[in-house]
Amino acid sequence: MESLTCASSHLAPRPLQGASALPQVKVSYTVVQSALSKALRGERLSFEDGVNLYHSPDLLELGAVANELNLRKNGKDVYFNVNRHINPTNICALSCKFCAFSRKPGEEGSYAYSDDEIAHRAKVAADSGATEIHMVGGLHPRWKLSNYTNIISTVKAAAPHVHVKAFTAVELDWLARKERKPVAEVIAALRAAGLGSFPGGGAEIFTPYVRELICDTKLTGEGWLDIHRTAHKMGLRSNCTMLYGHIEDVGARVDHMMRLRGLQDETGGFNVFIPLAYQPENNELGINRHTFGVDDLKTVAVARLMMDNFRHIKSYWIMTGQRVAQTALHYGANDLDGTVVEEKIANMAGSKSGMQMAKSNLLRVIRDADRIPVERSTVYEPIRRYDNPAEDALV
Ligand code: V47
Ligand code: SF4
Repeated sequence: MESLTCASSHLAPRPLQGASALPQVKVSYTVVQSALSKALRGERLSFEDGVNLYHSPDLLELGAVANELNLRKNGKDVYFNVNRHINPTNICALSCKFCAFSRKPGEEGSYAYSDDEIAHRAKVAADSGATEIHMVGGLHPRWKLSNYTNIISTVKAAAPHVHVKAFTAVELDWLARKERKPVAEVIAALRAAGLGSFPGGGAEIFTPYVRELICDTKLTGEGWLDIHRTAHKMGLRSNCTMLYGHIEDVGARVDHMMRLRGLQDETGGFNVFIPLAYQPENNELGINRHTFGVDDLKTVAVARLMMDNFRHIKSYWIMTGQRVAQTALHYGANDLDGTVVEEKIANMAGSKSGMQMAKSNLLRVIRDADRIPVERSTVYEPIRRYDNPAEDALV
């Protein structure tokens, strides 16, 4: 195959202009082959390997290697959880260009839930078997740390046994700056109120030349990593994400994965990596296309190969739809996320996946992919392994 030099990619909808801060990479089929062999031997892949894998002309071959690596780590088990999203407010001081969820104070459609509205949602979730409340929201200009600890206490009072996975590094940074307190103090206060772990939002793309174009007022990539480092050092676990399919090039994606891999080497505190496919509607970015299946599957597969110190890669059905999410279980993913129930962030940005999935359907999606469904806790402890298909009908 012909070699070419690239900083950007045919996969990027709109290649970035100007000098890239990332190294130029020579794309060649020989490098693709050597990267696949290295991965199968358990050797760590380089930036050049990752970019080349994205340019692999053979999706099935890439998927087969990612599948093999996943089967070595997880066998045929595929995780899901019974959870519920609650977004306490969409009022936000920032204006990230990809965001369709946020509203300014007083703007039509803006909201902030009362304690009762939060408690009601948490109680309904717990009564229907949820083990996790996932909670993230906008950066409300008037909310203080006490509002956040109160939200967690409210959830815990209504649903004492659920794990509260709440607030992104962006929200933690905002609170720490508002309160003029170190992030560690903010984390300690949230933990004392009942917080169990952190979700992976706000990571977007770390690479500065992309981040500046899509969310220039947000916490930097290094800042995001620092906050997760602090949380891990305090003994809390967290998730991590990558928002792809907008203006970024594949170099930025691989760079992002490598920065997460670096922190995982240092702390081992990440539960899972979650690629988030960009949803294009009702925002200011002006990239009016959804990602396609090939890019979604490549992203999962490249992540499985590059992020060798992660056990779990999530195929988040809300962003890609059930069909691609299921197929990704053969491209390196071993987790489907959960029942979700009330998803606003992707739905307001044009996701066609709906807001919730019944547990019985999650079982079917996993089973039909010839995998074994395992209900998990937020931190990936198995709750129940559904190894007898005859029992699915009883769920
Ligand atoms: O940080 C915002 C993303 C994230 C759009 O940790 C968008 O288990 C696509 O992080 N198109 C929040 N994505 C959601 C999130 C998450 C979701 C599910 C599970 C977990 C977990 C974390 O949503 C934001 C941003 O990256 N987002 N707008 C959009 N238009
Ligand atoms: Fe605010 Fe988060 Fe939306 Fe950015 S992505 S505008 S921080 S709600």
